[in-house]
This record gives sequence, C-alpha cells and structure tokens, in this order.
Amino acid sequence: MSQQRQIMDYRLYAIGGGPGPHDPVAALEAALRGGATLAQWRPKHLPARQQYETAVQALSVARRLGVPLIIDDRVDLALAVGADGVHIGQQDLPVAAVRRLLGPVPILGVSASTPAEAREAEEAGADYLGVGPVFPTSSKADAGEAIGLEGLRAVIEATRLPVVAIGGITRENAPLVLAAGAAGVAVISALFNQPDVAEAAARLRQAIDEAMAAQTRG
Ligand code: TZP
Ligand code: MG
Repeated sequence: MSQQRQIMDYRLYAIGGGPGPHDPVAALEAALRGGATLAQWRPKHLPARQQYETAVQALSVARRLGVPLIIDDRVDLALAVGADGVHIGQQDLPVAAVRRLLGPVPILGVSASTPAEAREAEEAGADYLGVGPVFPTSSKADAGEAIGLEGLRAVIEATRLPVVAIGGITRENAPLVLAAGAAGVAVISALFNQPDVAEAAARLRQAIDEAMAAQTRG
C-alpha cells in the first residue's frame, strides 16, 4: 500500500487511449476537463513505440490538469514515462512482483472479479481494485461474463481496498454500483464513444456526485 492511496479520488476513472472516434489525447483532455477524477492510458492496439509516445502526451495533459495517470498492463511503460501508477490484470505479472518493480511509481491497481482474487491482490500489495465486468461490455473482447451487482457486492465485502466498478457503466446504472459500495466507476464507452466527451464526463460526474450525496444523507 502506498501513501498515494489516501488522497486518491476514484469517483470517475476515465480509461482512454483505445481506438475510437476521437483523437485519443484530445479526448482524454476533454474527459478530464469534464470532471474525470482519475485517468488510465490503455493504448493496447498500438505498437510499443506509439504506446510510449501517446503516453507521454497523455501524462502531460493529466499533469497540467492535476489528475493522476495510471498505465494499463505495462510496468515498463509506466516507469519509462514516470506515470502515477499501473493497472494489471489477472493474466499479467504477479501483483507482488509488480510492486517490487514499481519503485517510484506509487499506485498499483489490480483487476479482480471474485472475492478470492480480491483477497489475493490485497494481500500482495494492491492499492485499489477494478472489479467487473459488472454489466455486459463491448469494449473488451475477453472481459468474461458480467458479474452483476451481486458479484460486485461480494467482492466489496471481501476487501478493505477501494473498489472501482467497471464494465458497461452508464449514467443510468452508476448510482446502483455506488449504492453497492463502489468508490467510483471506470468507463470507456460512456465517455470516449460519445460525440461530446467533455459533456458526457460532466453529466456522468454529476450523476455520481448526486448518488454519493444521497448516500451521505442516508
Ligand atoms: N475491463 C473490464 S470491462 C472493461 C475493461 C477494460 C471495459 C470497460 O469499458 P466500457 O465501455 O466502459 O464497458
Ligand atoms: Mg490488463
């Protein structure tokens, strides 16, 4: 666990860098200006050199707007650009090995779909969990079966780490995953497949903040 974890704001986690209708760096900037609180760079479809070049640009945008940037999958890329963290899946290097490699890169996120995966990632040193797919998604071909709100609740009960819900999250269903105990939502298509990314981010962020305020009121 790193110091950084205390001050992370997971409410709206924008996962950019993938294929889509917009220029990826400009779209990330629009998402952050619209109100995303955390960013991930996931340029999986590009060769390593372009992953690096776009990550440098994405990090410059994120730094300018004061939002942490996490790199998907690649510890080497996170270290090479000096990102704020890395997010790994169950098929990537083991969590403890990545934690050792990370050195000055503070944040380590791990994907988990089951309570057992969540407990294992927590014990091995993860800072937060990405849990899903909660709902069906077309943004990740090998995302697996949707775990639903019940599956999300089961993982949240199994861990003390902040849980970010992912997979098919929209403005309509975001309040449901927050009510289940998620610290935030991670999204691709709800932002980056929309005609106006900044407006989509602002509206989703508003839905999140309203849902959280309603919870606080009880
Ligand atoms: N991991 C699990 S589901 C998913 C990832 C990267 C895709 C999320 O994309 P969308 O468009 O928000 O469903
Ligand atoms: Mg991955």
